[in-house]
Amino acid sequence: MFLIKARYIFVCDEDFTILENKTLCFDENIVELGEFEKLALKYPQAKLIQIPPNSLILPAFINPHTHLEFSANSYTLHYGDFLVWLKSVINARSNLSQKAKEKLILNTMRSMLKSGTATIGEISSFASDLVACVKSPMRVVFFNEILGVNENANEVKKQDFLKRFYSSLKYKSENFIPAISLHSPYSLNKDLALFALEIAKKHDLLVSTHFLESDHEFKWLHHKGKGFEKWLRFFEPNPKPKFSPQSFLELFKGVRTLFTHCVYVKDFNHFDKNSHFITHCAVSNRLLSKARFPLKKALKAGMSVHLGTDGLSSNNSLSMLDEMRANLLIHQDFKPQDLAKELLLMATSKPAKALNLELGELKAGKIADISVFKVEECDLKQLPLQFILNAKKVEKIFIKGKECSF
Ligand code: MCF
Ligand code: FE
Repeated sequence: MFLIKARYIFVCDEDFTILENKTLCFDENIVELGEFEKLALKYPQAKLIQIPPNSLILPAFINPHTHLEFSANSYTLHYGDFLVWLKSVINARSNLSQKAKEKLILNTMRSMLKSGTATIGEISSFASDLVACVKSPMRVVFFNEILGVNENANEVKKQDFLKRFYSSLKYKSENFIPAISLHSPYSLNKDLALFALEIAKKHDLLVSTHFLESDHEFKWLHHKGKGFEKWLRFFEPNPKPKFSPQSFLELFKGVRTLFTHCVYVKDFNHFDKNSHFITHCAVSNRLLSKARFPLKKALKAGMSVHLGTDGLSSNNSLSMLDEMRANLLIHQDFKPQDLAKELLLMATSKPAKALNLELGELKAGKIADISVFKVEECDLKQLPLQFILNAKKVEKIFIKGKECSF
């Protein structure tokens, strides 16, 4: 059992409580928060962890949307338009994934740990990220991806998916959670989508999908525009949209699903609020989507929205701190001090809820995934904002109460 005496604590509860000069007692789970003297007496066997005097502790970040297989990308993929990007992905995909060997992926994960992230949702396209994700000390929700539009190839696609899915299932543990990603409404036919959702329901697995990310996708699903058609002709002779946005959404009724992007969603009332969550990837959207996700509108409609970085395929950083800084700059319809608190919840308690994990809040009983950052003396009202603006690297990070070295 351990005690950490902190100058500041971000509890990350709904009210965004900030504690001053309090102590956190934890083992694998959080035991209690309170006065140091009281906790030291109550838990005499607990070891005091040494941290710098001006430290802030908070729940470790959760990044529910990464593509580690694309970690070798910088300068290669083309940005500015989704179809231009997609063409560059098709051209460079095998080269990039060959370069993203276990060592590179583990180094990328280490840099995420250093920036305060303990849990990721990894979208795995080829399973070349499996070994690294199993070996890493990070907690990984491993979303095995399925995609395919041409029905003639369904059997091959199913077999390939099942092979990857069952090998991931062998490694299932508290820290490695197999799950399923249905790539998107434009890249899947109904038979493959239903097949994957059936498996998700049978094994009670989390589901992730990319949804209404680009203007091209919006037009294609509404039977308008030829951009996607030209690209999809590469896979089948006479491509037609397989879903409308609504008919795609309906497939996920009652299934705990993370909908990534949602930039072009017009009406958030079509989502099932109890089981649907939105992953907002601001930097990726800036590079590929030509529009900004309407955060205020989604929140007003009662959606639970959290942050994700997406992969290095559409970002220059997998740090949630960098992602929060980008969010602070683009969502000008919020006061910066208010947005800072919201963003911290969108990197901790909100993604924990979406992934159904007992994480993301410093409260007795939650799993002890904790990060420690050095900060400066600061007006309490300014602290969340100042922290996001200045923090880069943790002093310490604990996963299930165990300190990680990097
Ligand atoms: O989230 C971004 C942009 N939207 C869609 N897909 C991807 C992203 N980053 C990587 N991808 C992957 C995706 O998983 O690129 C491929 C899929 O395997 C594109 S579809 C041929
Ligand atoms: Fe993605």
